[in-house]
Amino acid sequence: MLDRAPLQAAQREAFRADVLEGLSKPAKTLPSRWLYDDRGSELFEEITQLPEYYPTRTETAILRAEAEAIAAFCGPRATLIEYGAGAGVKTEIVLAALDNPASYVPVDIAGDFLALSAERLEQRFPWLEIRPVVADFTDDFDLPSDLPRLNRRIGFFPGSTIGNLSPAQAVAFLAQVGAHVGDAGRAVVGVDLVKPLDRLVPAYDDAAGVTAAFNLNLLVRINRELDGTFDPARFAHEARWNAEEQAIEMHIRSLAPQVVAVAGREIAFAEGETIHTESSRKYGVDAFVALAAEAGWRAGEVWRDADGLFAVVGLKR
Ligand code: AVJ
Repeated sequence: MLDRAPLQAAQREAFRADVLEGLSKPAKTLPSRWLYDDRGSELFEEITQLPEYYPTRTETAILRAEAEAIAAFCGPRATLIEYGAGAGVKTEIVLAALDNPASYVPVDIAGDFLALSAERLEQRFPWLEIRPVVADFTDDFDLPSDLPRLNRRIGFFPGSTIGNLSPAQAVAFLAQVGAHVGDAGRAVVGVDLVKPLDRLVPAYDDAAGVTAAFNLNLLVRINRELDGTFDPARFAHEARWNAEEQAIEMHIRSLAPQVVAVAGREIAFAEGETIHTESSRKYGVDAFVALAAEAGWRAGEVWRDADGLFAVVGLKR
C-alpha cells in the first residue's frame, strides 16, 4: 500500500493557499478542481443523470453511435491515453470498439480512484495493457518512457472538460497532448457546443437542486478541511451566462452582509457578493478547431448528435 499521507498534506496546503488567495481578491474566486472531494464527485455523478444535464448522455450516445468511425479514425494497435480518467462507460465504449488496442494509459490526480478503475477495466479487457499515470494533466508531465513507441497514440479527452480551461490553458493542454502522442498521433476530444440559454442555464441550475448542492459543498469542504465557519444556508447557488467568455459560470452568492472565518482569517462578504467557482466554456465547432490549430492540430472528423448539442472532434497533427 502506498503511503498517501504526504500527498494529502500537500493537497491540504494547496487547498488552503488557493482558498485564502481566492477569497482575498476583490472579485472572489476559487479554482473549480476543489469541487471534487468525495461528496462533490458523488454529486457530480448525480448531475450526469439529471434530465436537464444533457452533456454526459449526449456524448455517450455519440460515442456509441459513432464507435466504428471513431475506431477507424484511431487505427489499429492504438495506445489510448485518457486525460482525467475513469468516466467509465465512455472509456469502455471506445476501448471495446478499437481495433486491437495495445495499451490504455489513464492519467488522473486521484491515485486510489485510478487504481480502482484500472482494476475494473482489467476484468473487462484482460488482454489490454493498462498503465495508470498519477498526474495533474494540466501540469507538464511525461508519459512512462517504456510505453510502446511504434503504436499510434491517441489522446482521449471526453466530458467537455476542455471547457473548464481558459483558452490559453486549453491551447497549452492540447499542445502537451500533441507532444505526448507525437506527429503520427491523434486526439479525440468532447466539446459542449454553444446553444440557446434556455437549454444551457437549466443544465447548471436544475430543478432538483443537485447542482446547487454540488456548488455549496465547496463551503462544507472549506469548513471541514480549513476550519471554516460558513453557514451554507446564508449563501445561494447561481448559474449565469458570461457572453464575453462564452461560458456558463457557477457562483456562490452571499445572501447577507457577513464575516466568515477560514483558516484563522476573517473574510467579509457584502450582501449579493459572489465567489466564482467554475467556468464551463462552450464552443462552436469552428472556434474549437481554431483553438486546436493554435496548438498544432487540425480537424480530422467531427461527430455530432442530431440536435447539435455536443461534438466529439477527431484531431490530427
Ligand atoms: C465535468 C467540467 C464537464 O462543466 O459541465 C457540471 C462540471 N459543473 N455541472 C461541466 C459541472 C456543474 C462539468 N464538467
